[in-house]
Amino acid sequence: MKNIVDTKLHPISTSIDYINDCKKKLESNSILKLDNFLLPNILQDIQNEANLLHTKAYYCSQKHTILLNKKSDSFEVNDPCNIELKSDKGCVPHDLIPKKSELRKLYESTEFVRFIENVLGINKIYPYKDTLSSINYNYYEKGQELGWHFDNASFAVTLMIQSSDSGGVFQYVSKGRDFDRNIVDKDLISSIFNGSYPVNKLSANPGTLILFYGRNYLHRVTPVTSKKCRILVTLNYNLEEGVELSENARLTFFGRLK
Ligand SMILES: O=C(O)CCC(=O)C(=O)O
Ligand SMILES: [Fe+2]
Repeated sequence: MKNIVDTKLHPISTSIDYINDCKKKLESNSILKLDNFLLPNILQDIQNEANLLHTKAYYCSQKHTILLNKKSDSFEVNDPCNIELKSDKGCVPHDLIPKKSELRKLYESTEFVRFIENVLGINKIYPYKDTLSSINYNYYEKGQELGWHFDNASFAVTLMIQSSDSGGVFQYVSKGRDFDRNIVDKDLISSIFNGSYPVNKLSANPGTLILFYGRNYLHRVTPVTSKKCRILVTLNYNLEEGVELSENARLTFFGRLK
């Protein structure tokens, strides 16, 4: 791990103060952004790998609501939970990532996993049981975007690999839903849709690691407007062992089940 992460800047396994500082930042800003997380040569290796794998990406376009459901007739007119949004991007699933990839070493590293667990205050996190969902390269080409949504997973860990020259901005609000209590703040969501609520935007450079609670915070990626695409890796973990991504989601995002 110390050959992958810049442990001088980010002593993720050796400094209790650093870990506590990350915890505090996540609590107070609801998002944790760690710039220059990777060593420069490792970032370069991963960028090369992302470019080599680019032609293998499976592209999908989907219509969905903020809760990632299909629009339905059973809602009142203008219910913000039933507004249809669009998401489209390309994805290279886990099984196409080379065995020697630095990303796999990071994802599987005990120290890195322990760091995520510590920051989240969770006992243990696990990889996906299926062969596709644990590490994903995501490619957002010109015109592609992720519509406003809440994730199904409780937390998200992402690594920025290449920023677009314009567009492709990650926007979020650090509230909107309380998953455990089954509450969605519809007034807030309506005001985000009509542009009267100021949303946060996060600028991430290549090599930035981000951790956030995507299940309770509304977020999106604005359309990429440059020829240069946006490339981002999601490092996907579960709170329980042996979890598979649903067949429906695998067919949607990867175009296959295994
Ligand atoms: O691309 C990003 O920055 C966010 C990705 C995301 O929100 C998701 O995959 O659910
Ligand atoms: Fe998301």
